Amino acid sequence: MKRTLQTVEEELVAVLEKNSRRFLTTKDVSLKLRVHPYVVYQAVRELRRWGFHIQSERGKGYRLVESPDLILPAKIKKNLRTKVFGKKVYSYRKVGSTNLLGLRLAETNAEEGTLIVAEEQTKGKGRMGRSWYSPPGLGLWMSLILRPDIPPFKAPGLSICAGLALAQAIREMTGIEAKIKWPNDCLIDGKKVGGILLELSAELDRIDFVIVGIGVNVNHSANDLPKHLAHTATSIRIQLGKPVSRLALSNLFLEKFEKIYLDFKKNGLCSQKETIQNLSSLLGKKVTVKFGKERIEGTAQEIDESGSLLIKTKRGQRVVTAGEVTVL
Ligand code: BT5
Repeated sequence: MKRTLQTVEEELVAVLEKNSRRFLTTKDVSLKLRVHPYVVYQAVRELRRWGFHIQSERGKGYRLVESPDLILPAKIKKNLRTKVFGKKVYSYRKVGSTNLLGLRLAETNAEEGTLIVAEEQTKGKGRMGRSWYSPPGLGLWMSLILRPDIPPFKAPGLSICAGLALAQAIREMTGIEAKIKWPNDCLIDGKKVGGILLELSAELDRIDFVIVGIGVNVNHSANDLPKHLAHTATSIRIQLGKPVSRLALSNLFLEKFEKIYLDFKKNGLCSQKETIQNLSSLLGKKVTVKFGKERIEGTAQEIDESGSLLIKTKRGQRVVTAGEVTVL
């Protein structure tokens, strides 16, 4: 892989972390990293900008005192217990959209499980042209490349799989009763804490790849949310009253998502029936679903094995594959 200032920074962090009890001179570091001393200086300056506390003393060099909670590939891989997800990680400080990068990588044959993460998105995408607010350092903004051997009509189930994994990871880490809202939301206390965006490249009967984009508001304080989201969105920190490690959450999520995904490829959502029943915020409720130009009113009964929502209406059961749901 091409070496950029960012990859040098990551190598520098690793070297400083390994030697955190002592100072390393610029010369030591430049020899270890095989870069010019000026590049070391640039990398230190940039890392400080990102919140690394690097002590420097004349004649002694640099020592790492404290690292911020950045989602760096080496840190993800260090504790990640997965078989497929996150074996290859691309991490960025600032991107337009991790899903867009995922699409480009998938088109050039990136392998299944490739993960793209960013500290900040400037053009984060929601569904149907909507935007996703993704400020620096506060959330998880990431995309996974998947290549499931399933028919395209079953793909919406992947959104449920990711939603379940996210709700479970939040519950396990914080004790907060996160829920899923069909088709792609994760809620706490009725407010949106996370959203899933699926983008698909497929032929009629087979999927080439799916990009699963996951956005989670993790460490936002109330005043980090823009006004237009203040009443509908929340973050884990707002709900818990203290910040949590984005890295730990992302690893837990990836482990849970992989497990559900591998089972989903064989059995659809059958094995998740009970979990869906327990974690869904809609089942049993009276709802309206906006589905294209149609409006369907009835009781949300079930999420079937491919991820469709079954609604009991006055004129019988309807199967809805996508849409916007409002609880009546
Ligand atoms: C979603 O769309 O919920 C899918 C969000 C997926 C975001 C991830 S981040 C990583 C990856 N890369 C991307 O570019 N996207 C994915 P939808 O159901 O259409 O919801 C969008 C709506 O949610 C917006 O119109 C806002 O009303 C609201 N919203 C925007 N940003 C939000 C946020 N940070 N938290 C809660 N609600 C938000």
